[in-house]
Amino acid sequence: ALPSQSSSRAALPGLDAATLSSLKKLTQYYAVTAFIALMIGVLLGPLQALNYGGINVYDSPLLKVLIKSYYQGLTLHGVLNALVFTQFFISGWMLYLPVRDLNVRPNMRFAWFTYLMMTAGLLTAAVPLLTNDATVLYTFYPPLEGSPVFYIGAAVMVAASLLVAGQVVGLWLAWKRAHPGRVTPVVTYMSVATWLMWVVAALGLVVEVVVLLIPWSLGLTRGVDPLLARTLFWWTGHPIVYFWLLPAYISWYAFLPRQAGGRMASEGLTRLAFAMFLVFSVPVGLHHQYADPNVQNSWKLIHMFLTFLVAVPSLLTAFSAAASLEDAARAHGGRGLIGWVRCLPWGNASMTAQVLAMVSFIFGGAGGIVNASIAFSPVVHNTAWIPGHFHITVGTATTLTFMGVMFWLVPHLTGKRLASPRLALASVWWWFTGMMLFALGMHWQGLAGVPRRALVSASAQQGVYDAMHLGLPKAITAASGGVLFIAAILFYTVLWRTLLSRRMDDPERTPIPTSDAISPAGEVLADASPLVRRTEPLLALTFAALVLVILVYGPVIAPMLANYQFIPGQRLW
Ligand code: HAS
Ligand code: HEM
Ligand code: CU
Repeated sequence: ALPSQSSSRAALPGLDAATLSSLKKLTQYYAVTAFIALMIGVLLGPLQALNYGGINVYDSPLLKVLIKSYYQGLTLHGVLNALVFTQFFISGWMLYLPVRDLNVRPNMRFAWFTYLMMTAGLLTAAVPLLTNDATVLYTFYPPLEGSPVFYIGAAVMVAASLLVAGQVVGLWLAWKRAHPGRVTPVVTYMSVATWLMWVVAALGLVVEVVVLLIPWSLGLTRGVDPLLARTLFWWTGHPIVYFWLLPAYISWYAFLPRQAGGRMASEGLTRLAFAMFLVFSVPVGLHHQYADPNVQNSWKLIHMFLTFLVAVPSLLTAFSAAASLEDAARAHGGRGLIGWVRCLPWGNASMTAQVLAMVSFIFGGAGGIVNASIAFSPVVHNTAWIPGHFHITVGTATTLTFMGVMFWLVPHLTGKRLASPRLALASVWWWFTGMMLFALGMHWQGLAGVPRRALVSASAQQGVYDAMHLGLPKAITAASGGVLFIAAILFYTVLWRTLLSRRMDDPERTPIPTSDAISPAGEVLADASPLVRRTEPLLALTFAALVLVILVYGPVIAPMLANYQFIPGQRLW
């Protein structure tokens, strides 16, 4: 039996109509801001793809009016796509979902405040980016020194995301107090685990920016230690990729099965995957620093093994996602070992986007394992292989999933109907095809030694580049930029036409597509399986994560503090 729902429950007010409508508006603001950022960021991508196709457009006087250099464009591209788009979308998405799942009433003034704060941070950081005063790329490695305004804006943005994290965790804890002995519902579980992971993850970046970079760029310190800064950066920089991925996983686990006509495989397994991400996402950052001097090899090795460990919950996800798709397809007459794939609802753009995103991630994940292997890393590090890797992870697994989510989320939030579902469907196939071609071209060039972050098409470098006989991969890369440009036009046509259309339906006619589970977790903790009971204490798991991070980063960072180097800033642009 369920613990009674009596007296103490009254203390926790549910969602009323006014709050819900304000919350929907807020979620829409977060999502639309995110997709505006992506639109600008994505316009620059094809120009970069042309560069890797051997065509240099950066000398054109027309382009010079907008951006001064390849690197200003690349900085905007990386920051807007990877940092701004993701963070805004995720903050809205992972506030909305747990609030609806728990049916609790959030403090909407606070929620709107975090949105405004994040936007203020974005606008602040945008100024030096646009005036070419912070052309430091999205990793802002010192001693490259950008305007302090950039670092301050970025810090405000990250701080705002931590406030959203705090609000969601706070709502969950209030729900726990009001419902003692109950199992946290799975969508909330996934959201809270992701937010808690992000809190542990963000510590590195916060210290780097607040303690090192801001005082240094303001001229208050005589230099900054690049190695320490990079180490703190990657403390956050690796787990940030799971902060981009897990919100997509939430959709793959909880919503995609219903959209495909089936059920989630197992709530217990889903919780295990997220608990593992919470504990193992952070202590792996050195896999970005295998080439850095003055870090002991034994620690690099330990981070490598932990990286392989954090791939396990993604493998669990692959199993689980495939199982739920198969469940759906067989329920609709699917037959055969592989033949069932045809019985998925391929006419549905939202489902198709997400399944294609998953397919891209099979290759993205496999490439990640290569990157993480110390023996392979010297072959691929700092080559075009790496952008190849992350455009089929964040650029597709995440981005294409969020695009697919928008196809139901916008109608759900606004009551407007998706404009032109057929165009929507076309856009996701174009995006998938473009990114797979891009990944092919870039991985190939990378194996041949073509560097990343280089204006390889500039005449001075063209000779070396040509000597490599890379005509085919160059052509593929250039063409992929064109395919992706078309994909973007199709997608944004659908998005803007939908948003600008008149309201047609009651928004609840497009409900959140929450799936049932083949193997649910149950509602009462005491009756639940050991797996469900042991994954429930998320705060204790967060503490374990913190301890593990200190264990594997303490001995790496301590000698850097002891030998702190004051390196003056450089402006290379
Ligand atoms: Fe990575 C570099 C290792 C995942 C993003 N990564 C990057 C950078 C970015 C990035 C942005 O170890 C560049 C940073 C920079 O600018 O320098 N990455 C990994 C590993 C994983 C991984 C081991 N990366 C991601 C994700 C990202 C992302 C996720 C964004 C969202 N990455 C590295 C390393 C580097 C790196 C090194 C540094 C390289 C260097 O030298 O600089 C793992 O998490 C991957 C695990 C994933 C899997 C795949 C599971 C598959 C699933 C899909 C199943 C599909 C189904 C479909 C079921 C094991 C879940 C069925 C379909 C039907 C039709 C039925
Ligand atoms: C870098 C193309 C969309 C995130 C690059 C590079 C190319 C490129 C060629 C490598 C530049 C270099 O290393 O010199 C494209 C194209 C896109 C696209 C054609 C689609 C129209 C995206 C999306 C995301 C993204 C959707 C993420 C959501 C990044 C990041 C970098 C990058 C983080 C690294 C910037 C750096 O090294 O500082 N892109 N991209 N891109 N892209 Fe994209
Ligand atoms: Cu990483």
